[in-house]
Amino acid sequence: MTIETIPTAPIDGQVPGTSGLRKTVSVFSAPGYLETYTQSILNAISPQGAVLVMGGDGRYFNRAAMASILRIAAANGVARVIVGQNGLLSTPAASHLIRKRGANGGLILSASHNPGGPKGDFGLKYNIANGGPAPEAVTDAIVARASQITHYTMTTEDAPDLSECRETQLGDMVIEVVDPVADYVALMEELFDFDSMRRMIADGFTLRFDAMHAVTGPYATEILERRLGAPAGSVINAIPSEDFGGGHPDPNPVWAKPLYDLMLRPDAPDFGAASDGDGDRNMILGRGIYVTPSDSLALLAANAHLVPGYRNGIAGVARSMPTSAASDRVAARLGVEAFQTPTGWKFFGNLLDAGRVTLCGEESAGTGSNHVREKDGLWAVLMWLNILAVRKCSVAELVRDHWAQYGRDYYSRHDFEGISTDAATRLMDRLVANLPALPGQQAGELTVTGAEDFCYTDPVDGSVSTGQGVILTFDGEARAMLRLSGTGTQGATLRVYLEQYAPPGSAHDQDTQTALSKVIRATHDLAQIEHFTGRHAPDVIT
Ligand code: VG1
Ligand code: CO
Repeated sequence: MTIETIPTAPIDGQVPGTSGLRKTVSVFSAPGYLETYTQSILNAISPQGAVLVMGGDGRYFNRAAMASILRIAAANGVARVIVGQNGLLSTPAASHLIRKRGANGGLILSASHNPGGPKGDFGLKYNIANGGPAPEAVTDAIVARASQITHYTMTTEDAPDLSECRETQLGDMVIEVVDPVADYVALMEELFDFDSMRRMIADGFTLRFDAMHAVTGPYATEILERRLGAPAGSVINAIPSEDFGGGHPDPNPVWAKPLYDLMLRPDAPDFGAASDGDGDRNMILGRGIYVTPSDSLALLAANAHLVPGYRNGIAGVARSMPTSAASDRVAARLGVEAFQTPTGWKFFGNLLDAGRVTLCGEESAGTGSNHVREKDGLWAVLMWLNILAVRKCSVAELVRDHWAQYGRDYYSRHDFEGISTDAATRLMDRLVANLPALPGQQAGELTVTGAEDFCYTDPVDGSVSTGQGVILTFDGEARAMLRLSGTGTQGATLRVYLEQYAPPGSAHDQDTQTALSKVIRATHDLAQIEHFTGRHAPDVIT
């Protein structure tokens, strides 16, 4: 094996965000960019003799990037790389493979829900041996190495083709190409009662799953159509494409509008769902009803014991700070712990490893459990189907029954996209500076009862993460959260999260934006959103 050493230098902006390093394809594919970052990751771990998993969501630049990463890995003494066939692995499947094979870590090539194609985005994320996204201690080490980098090394030999499941060598390194679907499906069969779901479908239960031209197509087709017997065509947009069919693979009412519109029709299927680019997000719908991700987490927590994999109950529930309090109410009734973490799945890893929680969720359509260390879109779909098969009711009945018992947390996220980084920073800085003065202040028709710059101390390892967003609480059990996105590649995105609790016995069938109108007005007043962003209304409402 011949190794070449290529000089390089630290590159501005090579700092991972909420979920790995995400940049436009044009930035990531510039000469030396991917190579410099890959070498920085390897410099932060011990690559010699390591076993790594690698896979991606099939987006543009995955292929070329994998070929370079393999050459760098071989030159750095990595012993074995386990890769999904054709480079494909959904993020949860990659997490499972790392755990199952006892790998030292994994490289996931995805920009998740961001658009793909030559003009779209690309991303690279390092996961650790527990299968989860690198925690801040590791991402900080990668940043430190990236800021001192002087060179990277690569084999001169080309990487092999990844289209056949087989073992090959690149220098001394073994490259093992595996079926991306098989191990994941086997894990799902351990957790869920496939027989009862199959019976429900055979008895006429109908479903539609939109894979959004992204990585979950092959997984969903195998599980929902082949194993559970849903008719062919129940999974749509099932072939992964490099540009996701020109779409935006983000499963929410805005970007998965065709499915959303279908499900609100009277002749809709019984159940609808969608997943994102890399298969870790989920959107759940029933005929005539959209289930907010925050409600979905709460419902899954309340019903998990009906599913074989969770029949002994759950240890606790964790949610990200901007996720609604609905799951806290379930945890309280179950008498288990509830945690509020910063945004991003990496903050759930320690709680899951320590057995403090079984279920985790984020308002951004991420739900998961201790079966892997990533959120998992198809897992959430199967949780719903298994629960429906046991409860023998519709999605709408299940949700309404939950609200009747626990009350409803009206919830919505307003995104102000593509605003200048400078304006976004000024808005947040001013708000944070004003926080001590806010409690007791009147904002529109509401009174501020609390104002906090969210800081998280990990209950397991004691690590502290500051500046994780602002939480405003109001009288009448309303809450607003504000933070800047850490996954975008253009300017800044201000996320405003809004929540209003309606206790059992109160009106649970209002329009969400109407139910939130007071907290929306109060938040606009306090944060001076229009003044700083120049926008009166958000670009995206989920
Ligand atoms: C967004 C979501 C966050 C999620 C992250 C990664 O981050 O808000 O909840 O964990 O994306 O999800 P941000 O910083 O843009 O708000 V994924 O499916 O893009 O890996
Ligand atoms: Co994703």
